[in-house]
Amino acid sequence: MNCNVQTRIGEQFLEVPFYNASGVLCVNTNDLDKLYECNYTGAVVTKSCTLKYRSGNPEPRYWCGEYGSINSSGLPNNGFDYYAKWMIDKNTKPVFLSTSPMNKNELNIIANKIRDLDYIKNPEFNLSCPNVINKPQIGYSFDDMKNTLQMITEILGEKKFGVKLPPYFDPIHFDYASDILSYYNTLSYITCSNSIGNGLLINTETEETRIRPKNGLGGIGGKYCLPVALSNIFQFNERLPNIDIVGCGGIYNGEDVFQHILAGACAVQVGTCLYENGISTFNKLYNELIELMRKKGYKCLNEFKGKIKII
Ligand code: RRO
Repeated sequence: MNCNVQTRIGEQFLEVPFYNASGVLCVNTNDLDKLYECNYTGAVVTKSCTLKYRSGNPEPRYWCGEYGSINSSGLPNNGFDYYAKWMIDKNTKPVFLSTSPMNKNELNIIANKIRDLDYIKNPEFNLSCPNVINKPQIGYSFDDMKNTLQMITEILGEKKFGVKLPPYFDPIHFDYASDILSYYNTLSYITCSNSIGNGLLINTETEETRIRPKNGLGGIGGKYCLPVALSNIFQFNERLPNIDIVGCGGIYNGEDVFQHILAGACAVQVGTCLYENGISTFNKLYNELIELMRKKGYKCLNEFKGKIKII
């Protein structure tokens, strides 16, 4: 049986439903080229950028164990113009620019640049970086989120965009967030979810934190995140039928991809597993997803997307 795993995010077409999570293998053009040239990535997203270069937080700032990772990278990136330049002429698959402006002034400048560059389509505004010292996550303040979306939409005009959200945990927060998000009809997709912010991983032997910044607190990724990501996809999919959902969190194999799609995702991003295992991750995910679909008799993603059964 021939399986088709093509999908769409907004109006953009992807041959396969997986790509990198912002932050992983996408800070410099060497790595971005590898993702772009890989036959098993459906798209590429850049590291979230600020207006200018940032070196990020002091090291060690990343650690990974059996169940997942902790990071406090602190938004190290080469600045907006670097990524915008790399994206020129990249037209064999969608390339998403991710941005996480440091303040309102930067947001204003970056959003204006995005509006003026036709080839930047569906940028991902990161409303959920947990690791910039003294900068709260926008997605956890609904006033901030509303003001930020208001500003983005006023500047971008007709141009469509997406947002990367932090994970939410209480149904009322999904209600509040959905009320705000559904108001903006140029919002074409949401990515659920960023790392679980301000977790703490400890080395029992040395009795030390695993990373140095913020007294060891950082964003948790990997296996720890799968149920949280699935719940976020599921709860937003119920509330936002007109917005595409990109899943992100805890993907290591084809079954994890299948579950994200079953919960309502149209595509998925891969972070920790890609960081640990490199670009061959995507070929493996492809083979495993196809095999599972064949076993179940599914010929395309829409046959099971969002069709989780409630018992
Ligand atoms: O750079 C980071 O520390 C970082 C960012 Br911007 C983000 O959105 N999520 C994350 O786990 N780390």
